[in-house]
Amino acid sequence: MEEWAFPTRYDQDYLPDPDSPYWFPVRETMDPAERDAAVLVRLREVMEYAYANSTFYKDKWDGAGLKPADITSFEAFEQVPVVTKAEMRESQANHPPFGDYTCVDRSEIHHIHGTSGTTGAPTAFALGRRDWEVIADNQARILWGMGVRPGDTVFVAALFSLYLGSWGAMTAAERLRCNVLPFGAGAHGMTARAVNWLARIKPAAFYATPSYALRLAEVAEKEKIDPREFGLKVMFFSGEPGASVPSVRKAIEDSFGATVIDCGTMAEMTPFMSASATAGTPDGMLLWQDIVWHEVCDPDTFRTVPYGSEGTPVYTHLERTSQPMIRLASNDLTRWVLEDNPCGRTYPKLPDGVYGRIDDMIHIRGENVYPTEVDNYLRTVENYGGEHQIIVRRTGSMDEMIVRAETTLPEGQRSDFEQNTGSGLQSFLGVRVTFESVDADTLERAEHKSRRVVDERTHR
Ligand code: 8LE
Repeated sequence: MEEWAFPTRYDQDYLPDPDSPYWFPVRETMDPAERDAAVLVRLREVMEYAYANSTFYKDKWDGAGLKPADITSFEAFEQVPVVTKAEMRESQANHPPFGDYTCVDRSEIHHIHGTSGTTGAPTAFALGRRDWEVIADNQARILWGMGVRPGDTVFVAALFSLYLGSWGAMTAAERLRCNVLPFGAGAHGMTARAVNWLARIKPAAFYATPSYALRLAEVAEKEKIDPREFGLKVMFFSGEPGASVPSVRKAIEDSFGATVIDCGTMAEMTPFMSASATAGTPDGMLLWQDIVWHEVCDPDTFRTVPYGSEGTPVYTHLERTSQPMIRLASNDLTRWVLEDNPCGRTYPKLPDGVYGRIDDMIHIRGENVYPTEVDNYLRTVENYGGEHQIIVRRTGSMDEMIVRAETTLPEGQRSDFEQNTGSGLQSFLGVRVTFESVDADTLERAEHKSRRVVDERTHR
């Protein structure tokens, strides 16, 4: 296996053979059982390292009665208790500012990022200098898999602040010897400026959230510029479901005429692109198991579910030394499979991407609805105005779901639209829905991740 060692240090001058679709042909195409055997040894090494360098892991595993040396099988590894975000917050509150799961000295920290949520205490992410280099290398390798090449221009249209997505894309593109346009997002009037820069620079690759790409397409239309003129080859997305939601994906492909690639795990898990599609396998996300160990688990027992089944991703770093996450519970939902991938990589795959967070699932009268299903349906409807809201309300003892969608039709000509879309949505979702329409361009567009659900229930 190429450059397989812990702690990891990659050759910073390495670039693959220009004709190779793979950065590391052996690691990417090897027999999965052989790879898993190497990963198992690595899991033990990472655990030994974390046990020796952090009181968080030492106390957690001592409390569970296990030692890193016990991890001689994946069955044993699945007994390692998961790490929750609540525990990380608590650790940072008790051991400010980075928590006692941080395994390096403060002088080794190269970047500090964090959660950008406006509610609850933020969590800080401390990324070591060596880790930053390894992250860049890991993600350059994944960008190579997406078909991005040295010399390509990569346009990064995501917030440059606490959010790791933009910085991770940038550092990866730099390592790949691309030219990076760290455009950012979120400032007033910036989307119209992005349209003009895209039209002028004509980058090969583009990174954002899926919501923001659709927003950009709307603004381009207003500016009378066809996004196909940007000449984009690859658009890669993380941050929220979308790139694997069929009608959202199609809307982006149709608007921009580029290959759409879904990627992304969690900021804590940076190199977060370790789940990513490739140029040769553009649908779903492959799990690059030699970078981060991805498990899809039963959300109650945190044991892996068989391939073909649904569960929640649990992630383990294989190369991080600063804040290694060992069995971090994501609280997301997905389904995984292991089958032949057209690109030749022998990784397992999430064929439908990550559908959403367990907490965001809407429970209506015994049925579960993902907000992304509403999005998926509405984007297929003619005269849909491009944005919607989902309001969940409790009337008496019943939960009610109201979908408020924009339409391009003028008032007075909407009754067929409302009736057909309402009943179509209801049969698509299998739950009762109250459907309302509003004027196009009246609901707020996301500059980052969409928040379309308004939950008016006081308790769930
Ligand atoms: C479906 C991965 C990154 C840096 O882009 C990000 O958004 O990290 P963050 O802010 O820690 O949020 C992680 C959560 O965003 C995940 O738990 C998941 O709910 C969602 N998410 C990220 N990427 C995707 C995603 N959901 N598909 C994705 N590709």
